[in-house]
Amino acid sequence: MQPIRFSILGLILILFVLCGEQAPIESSTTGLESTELSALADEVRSETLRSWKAYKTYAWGHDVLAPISRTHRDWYSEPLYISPIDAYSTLVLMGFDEEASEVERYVVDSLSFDKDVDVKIFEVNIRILGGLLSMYSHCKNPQVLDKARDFADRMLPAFNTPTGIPRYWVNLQTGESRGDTVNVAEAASYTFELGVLSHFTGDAKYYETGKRATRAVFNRRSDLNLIGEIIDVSTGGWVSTQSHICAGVDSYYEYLLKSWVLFQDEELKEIWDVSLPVIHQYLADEYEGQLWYGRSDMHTGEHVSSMVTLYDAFFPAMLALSSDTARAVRLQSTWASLWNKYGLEPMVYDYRTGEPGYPVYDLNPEIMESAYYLSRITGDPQFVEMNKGFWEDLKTHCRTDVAFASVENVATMEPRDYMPTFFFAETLKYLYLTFSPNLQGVHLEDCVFTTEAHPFRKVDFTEFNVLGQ
Ligand code: DMJ
Repeated sequence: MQPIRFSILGLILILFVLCGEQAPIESSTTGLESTELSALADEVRSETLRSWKAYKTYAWGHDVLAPISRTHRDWYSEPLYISPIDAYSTLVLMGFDEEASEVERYVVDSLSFDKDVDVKIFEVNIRILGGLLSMYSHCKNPQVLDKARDFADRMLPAFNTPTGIPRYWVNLQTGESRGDTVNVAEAASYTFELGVLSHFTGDAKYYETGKRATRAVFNRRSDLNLIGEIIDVSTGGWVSTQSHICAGVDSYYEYLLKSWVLFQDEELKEIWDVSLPVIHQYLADEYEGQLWYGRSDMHTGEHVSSMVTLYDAFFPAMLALSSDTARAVRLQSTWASLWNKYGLEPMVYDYRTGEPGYPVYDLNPEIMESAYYLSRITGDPQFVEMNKGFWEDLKTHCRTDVAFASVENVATMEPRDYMPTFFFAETLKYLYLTFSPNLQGVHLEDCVFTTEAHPFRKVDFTEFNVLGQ
């Protein structure tokens, strides 16, 4: 059966991919005494510093800390300094100014992107370009912006395809690209970072490039207004017609909404407004009293799979951001029940069989991100309590002698010798923000966060609407 073959293909690709001022919030609305809340924030902050010191001791200059063997890993044959670039905005937000300045100096003085390596364009866009732009928005060092622009210019050749959708890999030195088959997240999650770069440089070409890719996907929607999962960048034909919001698609939807919120681009809002109702109509699946979003064929709308991924827990945040608080609360409760079933979440899970499809937990942030959004938007103390519980579980199952580690299997809690870069960028940041309700200028009301949780202040983008439209 075709849909099942597509489902397996999609799953395999997912597994490859995985590896302004705010009104002060009274501590009573968080449900925790202010002393307990600030103790939690202090604890997250000191655990961040402990993990950062471990990175510096065992992995400085490299991409990722291996927290059990106490060494490092690089994504490619040469390091690109991904953890520190991704960590910078969290270090700043927590007040680790010396550590953040050290990263900035290293980026300016010692980091060159003129390397003969093929990089995954999606991953480096959200972590390196997003991280550098966020660094610039804070430090305003023009040399940092030069680095960001240099990096983006090395990415852009990948978008020279008949559809405008980028190839999977691009060589940072030669600009050669390869990989004609990409999932939708890899195809069209570029409007945010490329839009920010256009705004900072005054050069509209970056945003236009990101929007062209987004339009290319949307214009290939079915008669039902659903999009598929995997697309050929040369022909524009769908390789997998499975429609879902899971890993492999997620940030496409996320960037429609967030790019609208930051840039006020009506075209992206229109795409979001067409997309959201059919997500509810064809993907939402009530199962045993819980709300899930499954997988359906984009042409028939028929349900084909109940396999979900922990990335999907980004969606309550999106629903809350789009004012659908009731649905957001219900969906978050579904995800919290899955977390509580194991004490962490499996990467892939079948909600109809109740079995994990891939039992790894990689210190991922999405469920904590949504709890943070809901804590801000509803003021309901249950969401602060929720993140307190998740934090306790992380300490119990993932804390190591020097930092934190992923786990191979949520049923056995066997550790995995890896601390992903988004643990600094996202997981620790959303926990800290949840426990620090009175931080000025960095919360949801003031900022829009990229998919990698790099914050950009709305007030800095009020003139954006002249670009790329
Ligand atoms: C992050 O790298 C990004 O949020 C991405 O869009 C999907 N999720 C991972 C972390 O789980």
